[in-house]
Amino acid sequence: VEASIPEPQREAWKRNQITSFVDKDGFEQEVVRHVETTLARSMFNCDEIAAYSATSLAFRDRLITHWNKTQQRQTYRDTKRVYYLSLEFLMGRALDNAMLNVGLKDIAKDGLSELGFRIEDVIKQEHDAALGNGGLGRLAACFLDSLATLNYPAWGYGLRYRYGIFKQEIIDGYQVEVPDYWLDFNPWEFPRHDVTVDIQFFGQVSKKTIDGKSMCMWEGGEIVQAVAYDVPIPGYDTSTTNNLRLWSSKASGGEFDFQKFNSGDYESSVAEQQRAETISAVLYPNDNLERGKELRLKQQYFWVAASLYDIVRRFKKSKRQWKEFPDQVAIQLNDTHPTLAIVELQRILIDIEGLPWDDAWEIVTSTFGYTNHTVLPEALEKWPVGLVQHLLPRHLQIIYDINLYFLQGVEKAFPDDRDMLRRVSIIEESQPKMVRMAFLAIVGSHKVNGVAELHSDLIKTTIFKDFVKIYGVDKFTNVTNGITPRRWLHQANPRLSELIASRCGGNAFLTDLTLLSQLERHVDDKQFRKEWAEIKYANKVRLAKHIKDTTGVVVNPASLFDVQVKRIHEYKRQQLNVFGVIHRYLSLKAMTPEQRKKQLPRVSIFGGKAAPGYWMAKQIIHLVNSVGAVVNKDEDIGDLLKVIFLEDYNVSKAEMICPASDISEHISTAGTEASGTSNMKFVLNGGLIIGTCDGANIEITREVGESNIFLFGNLSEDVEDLRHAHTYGSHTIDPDLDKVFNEIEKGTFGTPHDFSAMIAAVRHHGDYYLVSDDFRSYIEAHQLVDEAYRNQDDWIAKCITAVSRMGFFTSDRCIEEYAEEIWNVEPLAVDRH
Ligand code: GPK
Repeated sequence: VEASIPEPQREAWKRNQITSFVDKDGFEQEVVRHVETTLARSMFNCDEIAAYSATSLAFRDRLITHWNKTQQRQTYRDTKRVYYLSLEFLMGRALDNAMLNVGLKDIAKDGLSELGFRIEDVIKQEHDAALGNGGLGRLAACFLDSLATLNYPAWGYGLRYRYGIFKQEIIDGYQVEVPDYWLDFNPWEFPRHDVTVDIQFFGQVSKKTIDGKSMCMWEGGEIVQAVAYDVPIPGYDTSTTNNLRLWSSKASGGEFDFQKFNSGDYESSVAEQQRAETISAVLYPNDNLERGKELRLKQQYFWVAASLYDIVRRFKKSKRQWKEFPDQVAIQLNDTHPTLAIVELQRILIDIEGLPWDDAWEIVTSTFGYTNHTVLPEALEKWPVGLVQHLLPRHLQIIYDINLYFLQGVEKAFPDDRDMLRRVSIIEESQPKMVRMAFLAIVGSHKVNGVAELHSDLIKTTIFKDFVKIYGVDKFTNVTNGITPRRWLHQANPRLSELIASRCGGNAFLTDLTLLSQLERHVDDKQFRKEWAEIKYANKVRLAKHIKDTTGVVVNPASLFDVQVKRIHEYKRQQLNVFGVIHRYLSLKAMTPEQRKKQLPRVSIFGGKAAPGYWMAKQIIHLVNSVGAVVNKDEDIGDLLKVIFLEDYNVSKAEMICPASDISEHISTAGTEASGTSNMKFVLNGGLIIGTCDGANIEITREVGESNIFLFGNLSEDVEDLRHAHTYGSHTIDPDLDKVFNEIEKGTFGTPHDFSAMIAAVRHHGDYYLVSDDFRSYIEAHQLVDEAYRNQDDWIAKCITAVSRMGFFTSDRCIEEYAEEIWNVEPLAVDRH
């Protein structure tokens, strides 16, 4: 429907352009207006939540005018756009970020103070937008920030889950999951009830002849409606405001099925509506694991089909020829979750637009890029053929055709390798047959990338080896992950950001992180080191207060803060950490009081969620809490060791934790952590890391220098042999680790039976994650950490040096690499604020 205002009346619109506030008075007026009209309250009942709401609405109004202009400009210039398809966007809080990106935080601070509020308290009212599990979802959020900051015409597409990742409570030392109902009041989203797409499921396929051409028709089944919700994404220090479009599901055809309603079947019509809403109801809480649930596949198709419909609709407005589609559209698949988009676009082009298969396929493969985030076999998506057939019958046919043409090509090129076809087939000939989504994603994309150098090498030599032979090595590339320094330095650690700015020529480093290198000249500056150390200490005091408030445990901020916060997973080896903590405890206990006085006090801080169905991960959480319960009240030990489990780790907590760490742990079994991104956040905030030669740790080492990181453990190339030896040779356990196990089995940390499976995994079940093999080297690395920390002057120098060399790890650099090597898109030049 054409809803554009005719030319003669546009004059009135232009006369009445909205002007955003620019100063404190203007800001205050907006806040008061929103409190009194939008919220229908007054100065007599304005609490901090109301102040938060009104402040957010004031900034939202600002963003949306920028958003409108950005969209108009992008439509008018009609250049190529990027679409980032991700089932997860772990955004965290929006208000602080909006204030900083727009550059009016100081004004808001003064204005709020005049109105009777402290800005920090107002910011804290916001509920995290937690539509993601961990690294993969947070990466998507950092990418949106960089895309907008660098003025790329880009949209994110995702699902508007009613429930984000669950909230974690720790009760009696165990994880308990509580639903995260976050949409009660969300000022950052704009419902677009006029932007809807009907999504079809189930049904049958029939052949029809239209204009002499035989066409496939997908008919029948059920329809669910997708409704768009838009979230404005402001760039830093630019007026570019991009869009994140999240789809919500509802029953099609209005509120009720009137026929059923009229025939008295009220209950079943409501039930049907609820069933439709189930699709976008909840985020699956698994990290690095796919469980193959039917509803998950429904989510994937629902989101992908709505997004592609939207993208195609936008393309069609420009009245270009289909072959120009890849010049106008780049679609990035964040993992295999959106792989059905490949099939859906092919379906649109051949079944609806009537293009020949080959022309359509050329367009499809030129449009998509695929990012792989893991080599763990349990995380690689496979769907039973029968399920796909039932839910998406036409798509299954297209998948079979894609596979047929692909395998024909392979057979021609490798006539002597009979086994090749079986290995690379998109259909796994198992019982039941499965669709291998990663293979489909590779075949349907023009580029495949890993997320750190080691990981990108590993996918080429292991899981995707055959595809390198088939397509050549150039189809596979690396884009090492990065993080946005706006949120992860400027917002999380404002004092450090300010100190850095004072030595780096102002805030320019926030958009050109390589400027951090200027810090290196100041490493020996006593005053600078002193200020640096004071800021770290203040950040530790803030975390110590949070620990006291939430756990009741008092920790000494002068201790070394040792942090491991991330999803709980055996491959990330929190069990290695807690075994190391027990080892330290036993060593301290064995000392005389005199010897103990010479030891360095430490706080071991853990945090992270376990997937609700991941029993072993939950046992690890329980062990950490059980060890804490014993150690923290042991009077022999006092400040020398405290063990803390921080409840409900999320983005906003990470913003407090990262700046407060002295050493953080990135200790996955070599070859298992694709990249890791919190390693970057910790170093950027002036903490050092202890880690394995895995993921981005390797590149961090190359940048900061070996003397500014604590590496330990076996290398990825030796993992396979070690595992083999565990299973087929004799497997001896490290003697110190054995003592740790014996102590647990004695009941020192509660019922030993609770932890017997964790111990058995190492002792009797092949120690798949190499905990015993790496134990000695891990303990030794920690001894080096202790020694290094004793010399505070050198320690600070290491931290400063490391920060000065972190320029590479900005997500701005990633986005530029994607833009150049994968998307072939250019930024749109715009005026600043
Ligand atoms: C990878 F496969 C997955 C997944 O399901 N979830 C997830 O968060 C992570 N990831 C990797 O585990 C990290 O190493 C990596 O830094 C992150 O994705 C972003 O690439």
